[in-house]
Amino acid sequence: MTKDNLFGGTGPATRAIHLGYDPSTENGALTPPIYLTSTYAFESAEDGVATFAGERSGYVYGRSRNPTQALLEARVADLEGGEAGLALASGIAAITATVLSLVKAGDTVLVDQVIYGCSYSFFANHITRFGVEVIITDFTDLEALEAEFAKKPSLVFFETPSNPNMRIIDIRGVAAMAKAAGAVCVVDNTFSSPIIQQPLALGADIVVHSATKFLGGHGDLLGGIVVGSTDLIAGIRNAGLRMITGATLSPFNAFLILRGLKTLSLRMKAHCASALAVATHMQAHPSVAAVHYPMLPGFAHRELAQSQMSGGGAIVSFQLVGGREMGMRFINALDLIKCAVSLGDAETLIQIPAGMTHATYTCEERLRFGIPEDLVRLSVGLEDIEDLILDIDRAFETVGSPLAKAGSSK
Ligand code: 7XF
Repeated sequence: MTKDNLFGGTGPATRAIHLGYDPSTENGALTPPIYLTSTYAFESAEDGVATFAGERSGYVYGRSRNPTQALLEARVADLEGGEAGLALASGIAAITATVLSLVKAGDTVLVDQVIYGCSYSFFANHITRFGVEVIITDFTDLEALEAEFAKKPSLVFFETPSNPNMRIIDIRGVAAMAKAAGAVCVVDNTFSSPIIQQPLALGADIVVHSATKFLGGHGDLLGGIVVGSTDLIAGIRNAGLRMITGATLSPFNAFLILRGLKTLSLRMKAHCASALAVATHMQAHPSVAAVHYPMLPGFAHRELAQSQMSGGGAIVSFQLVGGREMGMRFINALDLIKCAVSLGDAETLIQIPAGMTHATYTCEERLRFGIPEDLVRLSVGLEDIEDLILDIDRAFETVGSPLAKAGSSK
């Protein structure tokens, strides 16, 4: 038996299925068991004291470590090309535990202006209450960003593609600046998953995920993962998870995410193919004013996307002729595609960010930061592409083309 149980296998699909688990150590159980335990019995009082002191390896209490979580952490860390991983109860738990472990009062943090709404609110409205200065700026403008590094930030945070408008941030460029300034570079890789993009290889220090999305993949759980160096992850586990948030992932959810990982590579390929097909179809439709998808010909950041992503992912954002009202009518006219927040599920989901996922921004902030009020965000799922196109075309027919009514064409 090889130590990693891979027998030389190097591909991400193989690794996500086999890494770190040897059935012979678990009564031959092919599927890793769920350790539903809150505490662990020590062999003796001395053994317990030594384990607590870190002089012996072993589990002590379920808030900080659990064997089912440990396998999940090892597999996601491996897929991201990092030394260690840490599982938490949600994506927001992963982000807050990371940041609260690494910054202190008096520090400055640089944050990109377009990120998931609750992540934005954490940085803009909450961590600022503890004496941390947060500078929110446009990370697509590397020259302007460089000037902000004069303020000596201790941490930088961004997503790419950015939720919800799909801007692409140059990971290599930002990570190099962060490194030169001695700042920890944190990238939220939720939209891409490690199958499409690996920020650590491009110079980032830490990757965070909402495992609720592609890693879990089935819309049936909440979870979060942080990946980075052994030292950084140990610090976040000890402070951010154990002492500050206590936001432990349930072992049952760790099991479900492990199950999701087995099909991650397959699912991402299908998501990418269908999303590109939907984006292409939308772009050609006379009722569509703009489509935002990384691999779509004509997309402003396509070249940068191609340089750091191996596919465009599942998320397609668009604006309709007729604005927000038309967007709402279009959503209401869909049958198969469900109106819901979240993303990365088997089901195709659609929502209006300005009124839902990004309602935490003020209207003025959305305007200033480039999150259009009429933007519609689609998470393309795993249904047959013909059925998705049929649902979309039927919805367009139901709402009618404002251009047709106005007697003009695109
Ligand atoms: O705490 P969660 O597991 O919901 O993850 C938070 C989170 C972190 N990073 C990114 C890029 C995310 O998109 C999310 C959650 N986003 C959902 C969405 O945009 O639909 C949340 C629904 S309100």
